[in-house]
Amino acid sequence: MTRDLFATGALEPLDIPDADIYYSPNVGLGADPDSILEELVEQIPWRTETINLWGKDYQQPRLAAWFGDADARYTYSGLSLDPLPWTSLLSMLRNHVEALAGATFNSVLLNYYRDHRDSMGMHSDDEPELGTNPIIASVSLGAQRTLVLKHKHKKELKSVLLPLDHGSLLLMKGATQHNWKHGINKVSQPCGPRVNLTFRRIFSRGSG
Ligand SMILES: O=C(O)CCC(=O)C(=O)O
Ligand SMILES: [Mn+2]
Repeated sequence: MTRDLFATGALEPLDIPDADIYYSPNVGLGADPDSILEELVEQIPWRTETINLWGKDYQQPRLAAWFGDADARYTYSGLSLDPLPWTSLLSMLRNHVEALAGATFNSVLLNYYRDHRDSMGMHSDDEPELGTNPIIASVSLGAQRTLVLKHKHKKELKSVLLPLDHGSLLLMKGATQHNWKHGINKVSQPCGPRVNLTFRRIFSRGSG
């Protein structure tokens, strides 16, 4: 296979008000996206997490895993996760994503949508440990699923629908998390598996 098959597509800014979002449908990740997907599905110790929302326990409708530097502890929805150590594949992906994003990351949250019934509720990535204006780099592999974005304050704005391609990179930064929520709906049309990786920088207490 020639290198051209993995040709790097530049990140393009998306025209979304009050947001700072960039997308490339096909970035160079250092290996064939099909084999990255296969390796992640097989090698990651996927877990079903139970989260607590308003005093009630729910099982997340997808599988997840958290990797990062030892001090990159992450808490959301009553769930506190200790990171697993970087694998060589995840380190390689981190290096490529850092070069594309022009930012550094100390952790990655992986989500595995087994089929069309798996989903992620609307949320902002705005936990305090992500800092004021988080930079989040999101790699998608496998079935194309649509990221839905809804403005938090301007209810008159229509939802923005972003279909995320196999081998794509979406970068969210600036005020995006202050102004927009995002999520992945389940769909009626059956589809294959999808893995999403969101690279993040977690600031431990006292470091900013
Ligand atoms: O699966 C996706 O594209 C969204 C993932 C996401 O929003 C998250 O991990 O916070
Ligand atoms: Mn998110």
